[in-house]
Amino acid sequence: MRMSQLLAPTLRETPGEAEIPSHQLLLRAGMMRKTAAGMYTYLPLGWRVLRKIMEIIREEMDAKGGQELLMSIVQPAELWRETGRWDEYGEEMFRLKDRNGREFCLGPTHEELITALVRADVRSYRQLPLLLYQIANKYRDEIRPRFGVIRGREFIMKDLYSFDRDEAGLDQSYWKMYDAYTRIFRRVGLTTRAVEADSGAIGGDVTHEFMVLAEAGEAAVVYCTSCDYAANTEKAESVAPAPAGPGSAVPPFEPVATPNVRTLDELTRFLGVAPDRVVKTLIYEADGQPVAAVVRGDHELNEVKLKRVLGATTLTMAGAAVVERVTGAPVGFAGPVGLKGVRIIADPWALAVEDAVAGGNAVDTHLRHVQPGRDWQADVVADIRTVTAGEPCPRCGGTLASARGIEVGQIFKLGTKYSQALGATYLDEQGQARPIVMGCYGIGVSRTMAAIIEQHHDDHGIIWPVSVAPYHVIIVPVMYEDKQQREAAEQLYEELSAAGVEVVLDDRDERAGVKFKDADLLGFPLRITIGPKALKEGQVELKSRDGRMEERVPLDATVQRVVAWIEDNTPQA
Ligand code: 9G3
Repeated sequence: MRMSQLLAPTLRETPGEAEIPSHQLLLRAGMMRKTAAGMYTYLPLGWRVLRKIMEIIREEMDAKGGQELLMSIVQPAELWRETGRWDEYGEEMFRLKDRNGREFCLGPTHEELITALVRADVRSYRQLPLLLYQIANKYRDEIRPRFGVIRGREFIMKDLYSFDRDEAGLDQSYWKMYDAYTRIFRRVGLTTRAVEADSGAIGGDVTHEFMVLAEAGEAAVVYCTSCDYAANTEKAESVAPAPAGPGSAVPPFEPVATPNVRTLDELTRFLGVAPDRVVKTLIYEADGQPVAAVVRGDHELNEVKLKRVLGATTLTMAGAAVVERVTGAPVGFAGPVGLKGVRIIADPWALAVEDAVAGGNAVDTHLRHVQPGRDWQADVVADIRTVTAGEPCPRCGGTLASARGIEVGQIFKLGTKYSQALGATYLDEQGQARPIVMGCYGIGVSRTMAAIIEQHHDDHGIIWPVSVAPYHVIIVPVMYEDKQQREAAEQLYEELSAAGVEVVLDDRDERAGVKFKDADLLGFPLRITIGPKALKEGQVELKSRDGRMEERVPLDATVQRVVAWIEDNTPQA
Protein backbone atom coordinates (compact mmCIF):
# COMPACT_ATOMS: atom_id res chain seq x y z
CA MET A 1 0.00 0.00 0.00
CA ARG A 2 1.27 3.51 -0.78
CA MET A 3 0.72 6.33 1.70
CA SER A 4 -0.22 8.61 -1.22
CA GLN A 5 -3.26 6.37 -1.80
CA LEU A 6 -4.12 5.20 1.75
CA LEU A 7 -7.24 6.75 3.29
CA ALA A 8 -5.90 7.42 6.79
CA PRO A 9 -6.86 11.02 7.56
CA THR A 10 -4.53 11.74 10.48
CA LEU A 11 -5.25 14.58 12.87
CA ARG A 12 -2.60 16.77 14.46
CA GLU A 13 -4.90 17.86 17.26
CA THR A 14 -6.67 15.64 19.79
CA PRO A 15 -10.45 15.85 19.23
CA GLY A 16 -12.20 17.46 22.19
CA GLU A 17 -14.68 14.72 22.94
CA ALA A 18 -12.01 12.01 23.20
CA GLU A 19 -10.96 11.65 26.84
CA ILE A 20 -8.84 8.48 26.84
CA PRO A 21 -5.77 7.52 24.79
CA SER A 22 -7.43 4.80 22.69
CA HIS A 23 -10.32 7.04 21.66
CA GLN A 24 -7.94 9.92 20.86
CA LEU A 25 -5.55 7.75 18.89
CA LEU A 26 -8.22 5.86 16.91
CA LEU A 27 -9.43 9.25 15.66
CA ARG A 28 -6.02 10.90 15.25
CA ALA A 29 -4.57 7.88 13.40
CA GLY A 30 -7.42 8.04 10.89
CA MET A 31 -8.62 4.58 11.92
CA MET A 32 -12.25 5.43 12.64
CA ARG A 33 -14.80 8.19 12.40
CA LYS A 34 -17.96 8.78 14.44
CA THR A 35 -21.24 8.17 12.59
CA ALA A 36 -23.40 9.21 15.55
CA ALA A 37 -23.01 9.10 19.33
CA GLY A 38 -21.55 5.71 20.18
CA MET A 39 -21.51 4.57 16.54
CA TYR A 40 -18.42 4.37 14.36
CA THR A 41 -17.23 3.79 10.84
CA TYR A 42 -13.95 1.90 10.70
CA LEU A 43 -11.58 3.29 8.08
CA PRO A 44 -9.15 1.00 6.22
CA LEU A 45 -6.45 0.88 8.93
CA GLY A 46 -9.00 0.31 11.69
CA TRP A 47 -10.78 -2.40 9.70
CA ARG A 48 -7.48 -4.21 9.00
CA VAL A 49 -6.79 -4.40 12.73
CA LEU A 50 -10.32 -5.63 13.48
CA ARG A 51 -10.05 -8.29 10.77
CA LYS A 52 -6.82 -9.60 12.33
CA ILE A 53 -8.37 -9.74 15.78
CA MET A 54 -11.38 -11.58 14.36
CA GLU A 55 -9.14 -14.03 12.50
CA ILE A 56 -7.29 -14.92 15.71
CA ILE A 57 -10.64 -15.36 17.48
CA ARG A 58 -11.92 -17.62 14.67
CA GLU A 59 -8.80 -19.79 14.80
CA GLU A 60 -9.17 -20.34 18.54
CA MET A 61 -12.97 -20.83 18.45
CA ASP A 62 -12.66 -23.32 15.58
CA ALA A 63 -9.83 -25.12 17.37
CA LYS A 64 -12.25 -25.80 20.23
CA GLY A 65 -14.91 -27.16 17.87
CA GLY A 66 -16.82 -23.90 17.41
CA GLN A 67 -18.94 -23.59 14.25
CA GLU A 68 -19.31 -20.06 12.91
CA LEU A 69 -22.65 -18.85 11.65
CA LEU A 70 -24.31 -15.45 11.23
CA MET A 71 -27.61 -14.52 12.86
CA SER A 72 -30.00 -11.68 12.05
CA ILE A 73 -29.26 -8.34 13.63
CA VAL A 74 -33.00 -7.53 13.61
CA GLN A 75 -34.81 -9.79 16.10
CA PRO A 76 -38.58 -10.39 16.47
CA ALA A 77 -40.08 -9.30 19.79
CA GLU A 78 -41.97 -12.63 20.12
CA LEU A 79 -38.84 -14.58 21.10
CA TRP A 80 -37.96 -12.02 23.76
CA ARG A 81 -41.49 -12.21 25.06
CA GLU A 82 -41.20 -15.99 25.42
CA THR A 83 -38.20 -15.53 27.73
CA GLY A 84 -39.77 -12.55 29.48
CA ARG A 85 -36.88 -10.32 28.57
CA TRP A 86 -38.78 -7.99 26.20
CA ASP A 87 -39.99 -6.00 29.19
CA GLU A 88 -36.98 -6.65 31.41
CA TYR A 89 -34.75 -4.37 29.32
CA GLY A 90 -36.01 -0.83 28.99
CA GLU A 91 -34.54 2.04 27.05
CA GLU A 92 -31.29 0.20 26.48
CA MET A 93 -32.95 -2.02 23.89
CA PHE A 94 -33.03 -0.53 20.38
CA ARG A 95 -36.63 -1.18 19.39
CA LEU A 96 -38.23 -0.69 15.95
CA LYS A 97 -41.34 -1.55 13.97
CA ASP A 98 -41.73 -2.81 10.41
CA ARG A 99 -44.21 -1.50 7.86
CA ASN A 100 -46.93 -3.76 9.32
CA GLY A 101 -46.30 -2.41 12.80
CA ARG A 102 -44.67 -5.64 13.98
CA GLU A 103 -42.14 -5.13 16.81
CA PHE A 104 -38.43 -5.92 16.52
CA CYS A 105 -35.20 -5.01 18.25
CA LEU A 106 -31.64 -4.55 17.01
CA GLY A 107 -29.89 -7.47 18.67
CA PRO A 108 -28.09 -6.59 21.92
CA THR A 109 -27.27 -10.28 22.36
CA HIS A 110 -28.51 -13.53 20.85
CA GLU A 111 -29.51 -16.05 23.52
CA GLU A 112 -33.14 -16.05 22.33
CA LEU A 113 -32.32 -16.35 18.64
CA ILE A 114 -29.74 -19.09 18.95
CA THR A 115 -31.86 -21.13 21.37
CA ALA A 116 -34.86 -20.90 19.03
CA LEU A 117 -32.61 -22.11 16.20
CA VAL A 118 -31.36 -25.07 18.25
CA ARG A 119 -34.88 -25.86 19.51
CA ALA A 120 -35.96 -26.38 15.90
CA ASP A 121 -33.00 -28.40 14.63
CA VAL A 122 -31.42 -30.30 17.53
CA ARG A 123 -33.33 -33.35 18.79
CA SER A 124 -30.84 -35.99 19.85
CA TYR A 125 -28.08 -36.32 22.44
CA ARG A 126 -25.86 -37.39 19.54
CA GLN A 127 -25.87 -33.81 18.30
CA LEU A 128 -24.44 -32.48 21.59
CA PRO A 129 -22.16 -30.82 22.53
CA LEU A 130 -22.65 -28.04 20.01
CA LEU A 131 -20.65 -24.80 19.98
CA LEU A 132 -22.12 -22.12 17.71
CA TYR A 133 -20.74 -18.61 17.30
CA GLN A 134 -20.89 -15.45 15.26
CA ILE A 135 -18.96 -12.21 14.92
CA ALA A 136 -21.22 -9.25 14.18
CA ASN A 137 -22.58 -5.91 15.33
CA LYS A 138 -24.57 -5.58 18.52
CA TYR A 139 -26.78 -2.69 19.55
CA ARG A 140 -27.37 -1.34 23.06
CA ASP A 141 -28.77 2.15 23.44
CA GLU A 142 -26.40 3.23 26.21
CA ILE A 143 -27.66 6.30 28.00
CA ARG A 144 -24.15 7.77 28.07
CA PRO A 145 -21.93 6.32 25.33
CA ARG A 146 -18.31 7.29 26.10
CA PHE A 147 -14.67 6.40 25.59
CA GLY A 148 -15.21 5.74 21.87
CA VAL A 149 -15.81 2.06 21.09
CA ILE A 150 -15.22 1.08 24.73
CA ARG A 151 -18.80 1.98 25.55
CA GLY A 152 -20.50 2.31 22.19
CA ARG A 153 -24.12 1.88 21.15
CA GLU A 154 -23.09 -0.24 18.17
CA PHE A 155 -20.15 -2.58 18.61
CA ILE A 156 -18.66 -5.75 17.19
CA MET A 157 -18.97 -8.83 19.38
CA LYS A 158 -18.00 -12.46 19.03
CA ASP A 159 -20.67 -14.43 20.83
CA LEU A 160 -20.49 -18.19 21.17
CA TYR A 161 -23.22 -20.35 22.68
CA SER A 162 -22.56 -23.84 23.99
CA PHE A 163 -25.20 -26.57 24.09
CA ASP A 164 -24.54 -29.62 26.25
CA ARG A 165 -26.42 -32.64 27.58
CA ASP A 166 -25.78 -31.85 31.23
CA GLU A 167 -23.85 -29.73 33.75
CA ALA A 168 -20.74 -31.87 33.33
CA GLY A 169 -20.79 -31.16 29.62
CA LEU A 170 -21.29 -27.45 30.25
CA ASP A 171 -18.33 -27.47 32.62
CA GLN A 172 -16.17 -28.86 29.84
CA SER A 173 -17.37 -26.26 27.34
CA TYR A 174 -16.89 -23.49 29.89
CA TRP A 175 -13.26 -24.32 30.63
CA LYS A 176 -12.56 -24.92 26.93
CA MET A 177 -13.68 -21.35 26.28
CA TYR A 178 -11.73 -20.08 29.31
CA ASP A 179 -8.60 -21.59 27.75
CA ALA A 180 -9.42 -20.25 24.28
CA TYR A 181 -9.89 -16.75 25.73
CA THR A 182 -6.58 -16.92 27.53
CA ARG A 183 -4.91 -17.86 24.23
CA ILE A 184 -6.73 -15.19 22.18
CA PHE A 185 -5.85 -12.31 24.47
CA ARG A 186 -2.22 -13.39 24.68
CA ARG A 187 -2.02 -13.68 20.88
CA VAL A 188 -3.40 -10.16 20.33
CA GLY A 189 -0.82 -8.82 22.78
CA LEU A 190 -3.17 -8.08 25.69
CA THR A 191 -2.37 -8.72 29.34
CA THR A 192 -5.68 -9.76 30.90
CA ARG A 193 -6.84 -11.17 34.21
CA ALA A 194 -9.86 -13.42 34.48
CA VAL A 195 -11.94 -12.14 37.38
CA GLU A 196 -14.92 -13.72 39.10
CA ALA A 197 -18.01 -11.67 38.41
CA ASP A 198 -21.69 -11.46 39.23
CA SER A 199 -23.84 -13.02 36.53
CA GLY A 200 -26.63 -10.51 37.14
CA ALA A 201 -29.77 -10.68 35.01
CA ILE A 202 -28.33 -13.05 32.40
CA GLY A 203 -28.94 -15.90 34.85
CA GLY A 204 -26.77 -18.87 35.69
CA ASP A 205 -24.29 -18.76 38.51
CA VAL A 206 -20.70 -18.96 37.34
CA THR A 207 -19.14 -16.23 35.24
CA HIS A 208 -15.68 -14.85 34.59
CA GLU A 209 -14.80 -11.49 33.06
CA PHE A 210 -11.55 -11.07 31.16
CA MET A 211 -10.23 -7.70 32.26
CA VAL A 212 -7.55 -5.48 30.80
CA LEU A 213 -6.23 -3.49 33.73
CA ALA A 214 -6.11 0.17 32.63
CA GLU A 215 -7.03 3.52 34.19
CA ALA A 216 -9.57 4.00 31.40
CA GLY A 217 -11.37 0.88 32.61
CA GLU A 218 -14.96 1.32 33.78
CA ALA A 219 -15.01 -1.82 35.94
CA ALA A 220 -13.67 -1.86 39.48
CA VAL A 221 -11.53 -4.92 40.18
CA VAL A 222 -9.73 -6.16 43.26
CA TYR A 223 -6.94 -8.70 42.90
CA CYS A 224 -4.66 -10.46 45.31
CA THR A 225 -0.97 -9.57 45.24
CA SER A 226 -0.06 -13.06 46.45
CA CYS A 227 -2.39 -15.52 44.68
CA ASP A 228 -4.37 -15.39 41.43
CA TYR A 229 -7.64 -14.42 43.10
CA ALA A 230 -9.29 -11.54 41.26
CA ALA A 231 -12.88 -10.36 41.26
CA ASN A 232 -15.11 -7.61 40.02
CA THR A 233 -16.01 -5.58 43.12
CA GLU A 234 -19.63 -6.52 42.42
CA LYS A 235 -18.63 -10.00 43.47
CA ALA A 236 -15.39 -9.71 45.46
CA GLU A 237 -15.80 -11.43 48.81
CA SER A 238 -15.08 -9.70 52.08
CA VAL A 239 -13.37 -11.75 54.81
CA ALA A 240 -15.93 -12.05 57.64
CA PRO A 241 -14.94 -10.63 61.06
CA ALA A 242 -15.00 -12.45 64.38
CA PRO A 243 -18.56 -12.15 65.77
CA ALA A 244 -19.07 -9.62 68.58
CA GLY A 245 -18.66 -10.79 72.19
CA PRO A 246 -21.50 -10.59 74.80
CA GLY A 247 -20.43 -6.98 75.42
CA SER A 248 -21.78 -7.19 78.97
CA ALA A 249 -19.67 -4.18 79.95
CA VAL A 250 -21.52 -2.02 77.43
CA PRO A 251 -24.05 0.21 79.20
CA PRO A 252 -27.67 0.11 77.93
CA PHE A 253 -28.15 2.07 74.70
CA GLU A 254 -29.37 5.62 75.14
CA PRO A 255 -30.73 8.31 72.79
CA VAL A 256 -28.59 11.35 72.09
CA ALA A 257 -29.90 14.53 70.51
CA THR A 258 -28.30 15.09 67.13
CA PRO A 259 -30.20 18.04 65.70
CA ASN A 260 -29.95 18.07 61.88
CA VAL A 261 -27.03 15.65 61.95
CA ARG A 262 -27.78 13.46 58.93
CA THR A 263 -24.58 12.45 57.16
CA LEU A 264 -21.87 10.19 58.51
CA ASP A 265 -19.37 13.08 58.52
CA GLU A 266 -21.66 15.33 60.51
CA LEU A 267 -22.39 12.48 62.94
CA THR A 268 -18.75 11.50 63.53
CA ARG A 269 -17.77 15.14 64.04
CA PHE A 270 -20.79 15.94 66.26
CA LEU A 271 -20.37 12.89 68.52
CA GLY A 272 -16.58 12.64 68.19
CA VAL A 273 -16.89 8.98 67.20
CA ALA A 274 -14.90 7.12 64.52
CA PRO A 275 -16.83 5.95 61.41
CA ASP A 276 -16.03 2.31 62.16
CA ARG A 277 -17.95 2.66 65.45
CA VAL A 278 -21.13 3.61 63.55
CA VAL A 279 -23.64 1.23 61.97
CA LYS A 280 -25.22 2.73 58.89
CA THR A 281 -28.77 1.76 57.92
CA LEU A 282 -30.03 2.32 54.37
CA ILE A 283 -33.65 1.78 53.41
CA TYR A 284 -34.26 0.22 49.98
CA GLU A 285 -37.21 -1.09 48.03
CA ALA A 286 -36.60 -4.57 46.66
CA ASP A 287 -39.31 -5.52 44.15
CA GLY A 288 -41.39 -2.86 45.89
CA GLN A 289 -40.84 -4.23 49.42
CA PRO A 290 -38.93 -2.02 51.92
CA VAL A 291 -35.74 -3.56 53.35
CA ALA A 292 -33.12 -2.15 55.74
CA ALA A 293 -29.51 -2.79 54.76
CA VAL A 294 -27.03 -2.34 57.62
CA VAL A 295 -23.28 -1.93 57.06
CA ARG A 296 -20.46 -0.51 59.20
CA GLY A 297 -20.18 3.28 58.97
CA ASP A 298 -16.92 3.37 57.02
CA HIS A 299 -17.98 0.60 54.60
CA GLU A 300 -19.79 1.01 51.28
CA LEU A 301 -23.00 -0.90 50.61
CA ASN A 302 -22.76 -2.93 47.39
CA GLU A 303 -26.13 -2.83 45.64
CA VAL A 304 -25.30 -5.68 43.23
CA LYS A 305 -24.51 -7.97 46.16
CA LEU A 306 -27.61 -6.82 48.08
CA LYS A 307 -29.81 -7.44 45.04
CA ARG A 308 -28.32 -10.90 44.63
CA VAL A 309 -28.77 -11.78 48.31
CA LEU A 310 -32.41 -10.66 48.13
CA GLY A 311 -32.96 -12.36 44.77
CA ALA A 312 -34.63 -9.11 43.75
CA THR A 313 -35.33 -8.08 40.15
CA THR A 314 -35.49 -4.38 41.00
CA LEU A 315 -33.66 -2.61 43.83
CA THR A 316 -33.95 1.13 44.42
CA MET A 317 -33.11 3.50 47.28
CA ALA A 318 -36.35 4.21 49.17
CA GLY A 319 -37.67 7.76 48.80
CA ALA A 320 -38.17 10.09 51.77
CA ALA A 321 -41.82 9.11 52.20
CA VAL A 322 -41.04 5.40 52.46
CA VAL A 323 -38.15 6.08 54.86
CA GLU A 324 -40.48 8.16 57.02
CA ARG A 325 -43.16 5.43 56.98
CA VAL A 326 -40.72 2.61 57.73
CA THR A 327 -38.50 4.28 60.34
CA GLY A 328 -40.79 6.94 61.75
CA ALA A 329 -38.15 9.54 61.02
CA PRO A 330 -36.95 11.60 58.05
CA VAL A 331 -33.94 10.46 56.02
CA GLY A 332 -30.70 10.40 58.00
CA PHE A 333 -31.86 8.86 61.28
CA ALA A 334 -32.59 5.25 60.27
CA GLY A 335 -31.22 2.57 62.59
CA PRO A 336 -31.68 -1.18 63.28
CA VAL A 337 -32.77 -0.88 66.92
CA GLY A 338 -36.53 -1.29 67.32
CA LEU A 339 -37.10 -1.29 63.58
CA LYS A 340 -40.35 -3.13 62.92
CA GLY A 341 -42.14 -4.49 59.88
CA VAL A 342 -39.13 -4.43 57.61
CA ARG A 343 -36.53 -7.08 56.85
CA ILE A 344 -33.04 -6.26 58.16
CA ILE A 345 -30.11 -7.45 56.04
CA ALA A 346 -26.83 -6.92 57.87
CA ASP A 347 -23.27 -7.22 56.68
CA PRO A 348 -21.26 -9.36 59.15
CA TRP A 349 -18.97 -6.40 59.86
CA ALA A 350 -21.94 -4.34 61.07
CA LEU A 351 -22.77 -7.09 63.56
CA ALA A 352 -19.19 -6.91 64.84
CA VAL A 353 -19.43 -3.24 65.90
CA GLU A 354 -19.76 -3.20 69.69
CA ASP A 355 -20.88 -0.21 71.75
CA ALA A 356 -21.98 1.37 68.47
CA VAL A 357 -23.70 4.58 67.38
CA ALA A 358 -26.79 4.04 65.24
CA GLY A 359 -29.73 6.05 63.91
CA GLY A 360 -32.48 6.46 66.51
CA ASN A 361 -35.46 6.09 64.12
CA ALA A 362 -36.59 9.48 65.44
CA VAL A 363 -35.95 12.94 64.08
CA ASP A 364 -32.67 14.52 65.24
CA THR A 365 -31.92 11.44 67.32
CA HIS A 366 -29.19 8.81 67.32
CA LEU A 367 -28.45 6.02 69.83
CA ARG A 368 -25.14 5.19 71.44
CA HIS A 369 -23.88 2.13 73.33
CA VAL A 370 -25.81 -0.02 70.82
CA GLN A 371 -24.73 -3.64 71.24
CA PRO A 372 -25.35 -6.16 68.38
CA GLY A 373 -27.29 -9.22 69.47
CA ARG A 374 -28.52 -7.47 72.61
CA ASP A 375 -30.12 -4.42 71.02
CA TRP A 376 -30.68 -5.51 67.42
CA GLN A 377 -30.67 -8.63 65.26
CA ALA A 378 -30.69 -9.14 61.51
CA ASP A 379 -33.13 -11.30 59.56
CA VAL A 380 -30.38 -12.06 57.06
CA VAL A 381 -26.60 -11.81 57.58
CA ALA A 382 -24.70 -11.61 54.27
CA ASP A 383 -21.67 -10.00 52.65
CA ILE A 384 -23.25 -6.86 51.15
CA ARG A 385 -20.33 -4.47 51.30
CA THR A 386 -17.82 -3.42 48.64
CA VAL A 387 -14.36 -4.82 49.26
CA THR A 388 -11.50 -2.30 49.12
CA ALA A 389 -7.73 -2.41 48.56
CA GLY A 390 -5.63 -3.38 51.58
CA GLU A 391 -8.10 -5.94 52.86
CA PRO A 392 -7.14 -9.59 53.28
CA CYS A 393 -7.58 -11.91 50.28
CA PRO A 394 -10.50 -14.30 50.91
CA ARG A 395 -8.49 -17.12 49.33
CA CYS A 396 -4.98 -16.85 50.80
CA GLY A 397 -5.06 -14.03 53.34
CA GLY A 398 -2.68 -11.96 51.22
CA THR A 399 -3.36 -8.28 50.58
CA LEU A 400 -5.90 -7.15 47.99
CA ALA A 401 -5.07 -4.37 45.53
CA SER A 402 -7.60 -2.48 43.43
CA ALA A 403 -7.54 -1.51 39.76
CA ARG A 404 -9.80 -0.32 36.97
CA GLY A 405 -10.51 -2.82 34.22
CA ILE A 406 -11.74 -2.82 30.66
CA GLU A 407 -13.90 -5.92 30.24
CA VAL A 408 -12.93 -7.44 26.89
CA GLY A 409 -14.55 -10.83 27.38
CA GLN A 410 -17.12 -12.51 29.56
CA ILE A 411 -18.09 -16.17 29.85
CA PHE A 412 -21.22 -17.45 31.58
CA LYS A 413 -22.74 -20.73 32.65
CA LEU A 414 -26.39 -20.25 31.74
CA GLY A 415 -27.78 -23.65 32.73
CA THR A 416 -31.28 -24.20 31.37
CA LYS A 417 -32.69 -20.68 31.79
CA TYR A 418 -33.19 -20.21 28.04
CA SER A 419 -33.74 -23.81 26.99
CA GLN A 420 -36.52 -24.20 29.59
CA ALA A 421 -38.14 -20.89 28.61
CA LEU A 422 -37.99 -21.73 24.90
CA GLY A 423 -38.49 -25.50 25.09
CA ALA A 424 -35.13 -26.47 23.63
CA THR A 425 -34.88 -30.15 24.65
CA TYR A 426 -33.06 -33.23 23.38
CA LEU A 427 -33.83 -36.95 23.66
CA ASP A 428 -31.24 -38.71 25.83
CA GLU A 429 -30.05 -42.34 25.39
CA GLN A 430 -33.22 -43.56 27.12
CA GLY A 431 -35.41 -41.46 24.83
CA GLN A 432 -36.21 -39.05 27.66
CA ALA A 433 -36.65 -35.37 26.72
CA ARG A 434 -34.21 -33.21 28.69
CA PRO A 435 -33.51 -29.47 28.59
CA ILE A 436 -30.27 -28.55 26.86
CA VAL A 437 -27.66 -27.07 29.22
CA MET A 438 -26.19 -23.82 27.88
CA GLY A 439 -23.31 -21.43 28.26
CA CYS A 440 -22.55 -18.14 26.50
CA TYR A 441 -19.22 -16.52 25.80
CA GLY A 442 -18.62 -12.97 24.50
CA ILE A 443 -15.62 -11.02 23.32
CA GLY A 444 -15.90 -7.31 22.58
CA VAL A 445 -13.95 -7.22 19.31
CA SER A 446 -13.98 -3.44 18.80
CA ARG A 447 -13.40 -2.96 22.52
CA THR A 448 -10.40 -5.33 22.27
CA MET A 449 -8.87 -3.09 19.61
CA ALA A 450 -9.25 -0.09 21.93
CA ALA A 451 -7.87 -2.04 24.89
CA ILE A 452 -4.79 -2.99 22.85
CA ILE A 453 -4.14 0.71 22.23
CA GLU A 454 -4.66 1.47 25.92
CA GLN A 455 -1.93 -1.04 26.74
CA HIS A 456 0.32 -0.23 23.77
CA HIS A 457 0.87 3.47 23.13
CA ASP A 458 3.23 6.32 24.01
CA ASP A 459 3.25 10.08 23.51
CA HIS A 460 3.93 9.68 19.79
CA GLY A 461 1.08 7.30 19.07
CA ILE A 462 0.15 3.63 18.86
CA ILE A 463 2.61 0.74 19.25
CA TRP A 464 0.84 -2.18 17.51
CA PRO A 465 1.71 -5.74 18.51
CA VAL A 466 2.82 -7.42 15.27
CA SER A 467 -0.06 -9.92 15.35
CA VAL A 468 -2.74 -7.23 14.91
CA ALA A 469 -0.82 -4.36 13.27
CA PRO A 470 -2.61 -2.94 10.19
CA TYR A 471 0.68 -3.39 8.31
CA HIS A 472 3.95 -4.88 9.55
CA VAL A 473 6.44 -2.42 8.03
CA ILE A 474 6.56 1.13 6.70
CA ILE A 475 9.32 2.16 4.30
CA VAL A 476 10.20 5.83 4.73
CA PRO A 477 12.53 7.33 2.10
CA VAL A 478 13.87 10.60 3.48
CA MET A 479 13.43 12.09 0.00
CA TYR A 480 11.21 10.00 -2.31
CA GLU A 481 11.99 12.42 -5.15
CA ASP A 482 15.66 11.47 -4.96
CA LYS A 483 16.31 8.81 -7.67
CA GLN A 484 18.59 6.55 -5.61
CA GLN A 485 16.25 6.58 -2.63
CA ARG A 486 13.15 6.06 -4.77
CA GLU A 487 14.62 3.10 -6.62
CA ALA A 488 15.85 1.48 -3.41
CA ALA A 489 12.47 2.05 -1.80
CA GLU A 490 10.50 0.64 -4.74
CA GLN A 491 12.75 -2.40 -4.97
CA LEU A 492 12.42 -3.11 -1.25
CA TYR A 493 8.65 -2.58 -1.47
CA GLU A 494 8.42 -5.20 -4.24
CA GLU A 495 10.66 -7.73 -2.50
CA LEU A 496 9.00 -7.42 0.91
CA SER A 497 5.52 -7.73 -0.63
CA ALA A 498 6.68 -10.79 -2.57
CA ALA A 499 7.92 -12.27 0.72
CA GLY A 500 4.42 -11.88 2.19
CA VAL A 501 5.30 -8.93 4.40
CA GLU A 502 2.48 -6.37 4.78
CA VAL A 503 4.26 -3.17 3.84
CA VAL A 504 3.40 0.49 3.38
CA LEU A 505 5.59 2.76 1.27
CA ASP A 506 5.53 6.41 2.22
CA ASP A 507 5.83 7.86 -1.29
CA ARG A 508 4.47 11.28 -0.29
CA ASP A 509 6.23 14.48 -1.17
CA GLU A 510 6.47 15.44 2.52
CA ARG A 511 9.29 16.50 4.82
CA ALA A 512 11.01 13.54 6.52
CA GLY A 513 9.90 14.80 9.92
CA VAL A 514 6.25 14.63 8.93
CA LYS A 515 6.68 11.10 7.58
CA PHE A 516 8.43 9.94 10.77
CA LYS A 517 5.71 11.56 12.91
CA ASP A 518 2.96 9.78 10.96
CA ALA A 519 4.81 6.46 11.08
CA ASP A 520 4.98 6.76 14.90
CA LEU A 521 1.34 7.86 15.19
CA LEU A 522 0.01 4.99 13.06
CA GLY A 523 2.17 2.60 15.06
CA PHE A 524 3.54 0.23 12.41
CA PRO A 525 5.81 -2.19 14.30
CA LEU A 526 8.87 -1.72 12.05
CA ARG A 527 10.17 1.31 10.14
CA ILE A 528 12.73 1.07 7.36
CA THR A 529 14.39 4.41 6.71
CA ILE A 530 16.12 4.98 3.40
CA GLY A 531 18.49 7.91 3.86
CA PRO A 532 21.29 9.28 1.63
CA LYS A 533 24.19 8.53 4.00
CA ALA A 534 23.39 4.88 4.74
CA LEU A 535 22.39 4.31 1.12
CA LYS A 536 25.87 5.43 -0.05
CA GLU A 537 27.14 2.37 1.85
CA GLY A 538 24.31 0.27 0.42
CA GLN A 539 22.57 0.16 3.77
CA VAL A 540 19.14 1.04 5.25
CA GLU A 541 18.08 1.68 8.84
CA LEU A 542 15.63 -0.57 10.68
CA LYS A 543 13.90 0.70 13.81
CA SER A 544 11.17 -1.08 15.76
CA ARG A 545 8.29 1.12 17.02
CA ASP A 546 8.69 -0.30 20.52
CA GLY A 547 12.27 1.02 20.48
CA ARG A 548 13.82 -2.36 21.28
CA MET A 549 15.56 -2.79 17.93
CA GLU A 550 17.61 -0.33 15.87
CA GLU A 551 19.99 -1.65 13.19
CA ARG A 552 21.61 -0.73 9.91
CA VAL A 553 21.45 -3.60 7.43
CA PRO A 554 22.69 -4.02 3.84
CA LEU A 555 19.87 -3.45 1.36
CA ASP A 556 20.12 -7.00 0.03
CA ALA A 557 19.86 -8.54 3.51
CA THR A 558 16.86 -6.46 4.54
CA VAL A 559 14.03 -8.76 3.45
CA GLN A 560 15.49 -11.72 5.30
CA ARG A 561 16.13 -9.62 8.41
CA VAL A 562 12.60 -8.17 8.38
CA VAL A 563 10.92 -11.55 7.92
CA ALA A 564 12.93 -12.96 10.82
CA TRP A 565 12.10 -9.98 13.04
CA ILE A 566 8.36 -10.29 12.31
CA GLU A 567 8.51 -14.00 13.12
CA ASP A 568 10.34 -13.37 16.40
CA ASN A 569 7.99 -10.57 17.49
CA THR A 570 4.54 -12.04 16.82
CA PRO A 571 2.93 -12.78 20.22
CA GLN A 572 2.25 -16.53 20.52
CA ALA A 573 -0.65 -18.09 22.44
C1 9G3 B 1 -30.50 -6.72 26.39
C2 9G3 B 1 -29.87 -5.47 26.47
C3 9G3 B 1 -28.62 -5.35 27.03
C4 9G3 B 1 -27.97 -6.48 27.54
C5 9G3 B 1 -28.59 -7.74 27.46
C6 9G3 B 1 -29.86 -7.86 26.88
C7 9G3 B 1 -26.09 -7.45 28.56
C8 9G3 B 1 -27.89 -8.90 27.97
C9 9G3 B 1 -25.90 -9.83 29.05
C10 9G3 B 1 -25.28 -10.59 27.91
C11 9G3 B 1 -24.68 -11.89 28.30
C12 9G3 B 1 -23.86 -12.53 27.23
C13 9G3 B 1 -23.83 -13.49 25.01
C14 9G3 B 1 -22.44 -12.96 24.78
C15 9G3 B 1 -21.73 -12.61 26.03
C16 9G3 B 1 -22.57 -11.78 26.98
N1 9G3 B 1 -26.71 -6.37 28.11
N2 9G3 B 1 -26.65 -8.69 28.51
O1 9G3 B 1 -28.37 -10.05 27.94
F1 9G3 B 1 -31.71 -6.81 25.83
CL1 9G3 B 1 -30.68 -4.09 25.82
O2 9G3 B 1 -25.29 -10.18 26.80
N3 9G3 B 1 -24.57 -12.67 25.98
